Amino acid sequence: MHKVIFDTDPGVDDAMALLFLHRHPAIDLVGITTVFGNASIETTTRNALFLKQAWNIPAPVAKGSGETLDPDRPHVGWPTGIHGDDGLGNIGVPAEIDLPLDPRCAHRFIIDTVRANPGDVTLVAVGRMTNLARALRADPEIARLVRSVVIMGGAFDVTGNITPAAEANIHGDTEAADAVMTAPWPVAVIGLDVTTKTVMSRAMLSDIAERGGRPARLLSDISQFYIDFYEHHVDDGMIVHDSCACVYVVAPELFQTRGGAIRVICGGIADGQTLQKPDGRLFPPNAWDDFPSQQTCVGIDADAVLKLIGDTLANGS
Ligand SMILES: [Ca+2]
Repeated sequence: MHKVIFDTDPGVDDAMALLFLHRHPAIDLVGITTVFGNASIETTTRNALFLKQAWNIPAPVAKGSGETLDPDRPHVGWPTGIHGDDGLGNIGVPAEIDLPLDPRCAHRFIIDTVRANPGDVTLVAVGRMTNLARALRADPEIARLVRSVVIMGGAFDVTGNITPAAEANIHGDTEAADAVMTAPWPVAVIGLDVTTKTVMSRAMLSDIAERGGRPARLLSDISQFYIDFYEHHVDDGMIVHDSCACVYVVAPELFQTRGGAIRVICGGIADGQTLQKPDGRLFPPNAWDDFPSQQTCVGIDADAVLKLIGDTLANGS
């Protein structure tokens, strides 16, 4: 079993990833921590509570950060054209959800849970890396106590999606992302190199909605606005960015990876770019030296990943 804390900014593809984690038999979802990104922290936290309630997810929700690690970093507007004004495809999420939040803030929840389960917790982070960086800053020793960190973010051998250089989750808090990539915990980065190859067709989503009961129908309703956005980018359907990271936790054999230290460019026109120094390549002394080798995904068996997502979403209890 994998004990997972899901750090998320729901977000349409976040919603699919959450249902995947909830329904996969090898995952024990022990917490949901929220971060700003696809919408404000108030909206993403409300959405996490909405999905917890709708899908009867036992894991607690802890509210996270609404501000970048460097508070002077300029604010980038919310991507309402992709995720809707409510962050969940404009399905009409109630303004308030009558469920309690965990009393701790997200980074404290992460620290406490990791310390209570040394060596056991996998952090799956599919929004900005702010909460993870704050947890590291408050308690650097947790890096040695986490089982692994799996990130959706970055663009290594391909162009970005928010600038030619940068992917949105990394660009949204570059200093935080660099802190996470360079910490002494094992990180696997699932970036645009592989997620953009993983497109769920409308037909597949409607088949899941038919087989997966009411929770899957809600997921399908949430996803329609996002699919309309992707009409300009893919032939048919939606890129399932965040679910790819969740699949990596249970089926890493469906990905090809490359090892090497990873840095995030902070500032300038390439702000948010992720750059890896592949293991074994020799250079004069540079800013990648002495940082841990992390794994970047460079290949994916997209058909097998989509099948695993579809079967998991459809096979609810
Ligand atoms: Ca996300």
